[in-house]
Amino acid sequence: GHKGCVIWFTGLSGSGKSTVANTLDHKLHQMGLHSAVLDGDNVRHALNAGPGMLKGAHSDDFAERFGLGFTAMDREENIRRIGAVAHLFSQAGIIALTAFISPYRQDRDRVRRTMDAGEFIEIFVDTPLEVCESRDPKGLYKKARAGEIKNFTGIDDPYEAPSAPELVLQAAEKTPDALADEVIHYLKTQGII
Ligand code: GGZ
Repeated sequence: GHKGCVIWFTGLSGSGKSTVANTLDHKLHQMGLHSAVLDGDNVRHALNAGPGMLKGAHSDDFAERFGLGFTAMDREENIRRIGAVAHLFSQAGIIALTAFISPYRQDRDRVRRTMDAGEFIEIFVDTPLEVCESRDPKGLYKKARAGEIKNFTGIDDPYEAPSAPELVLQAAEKTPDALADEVIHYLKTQGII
């Protein structure tokens, strides 16, 4: 059997965090393990959504629609809440997979300190900015370069790489499948699964 834990993916927008987390989730399920993904789809658009969004309003202002925006203070609160939910999952015996930029080292370290030793596994999805920007699936980097989006991570807002992550994924030239296998290998060597 396995115990719960939090696998915390951090990296730039477009680095592949969500894709790897979802691929890993699928593989863990196939192994008969219980895992769950927390990402923008179920957190920023649901758990941390604001009343404007919930009433069906169609404002262009992200914070108005989704409750929490992208100021340093909003990101800190986003990460704090995600950490708290992930901790509950972990305590319930589930492998929680979180996929958020979580750009500030202090915010990630604060989440780490709420957990037991070995419970928080920080994984740096180390995809170079140039690669993320060339992918640009939602055209957000282009908008950020044009000044249409302010405080965009990697453009005019910082990304602080982890100083001592449990694992670094060189994600640019590998498939999500291979990257998920790297994480599984790590979890096995640690006796987590
Ligand atoms: C960064 C932004 C921003 C700004 C909107 N900066 O590619 P995406 O679209 O799906 O991933 C990004 C997502 C980041 O949300 P997180 O909750 O992961 O961020 S944090 O951990 O910092 O709280 C991007 C979109 O939201 N997005 N504006 N200014 N990403």
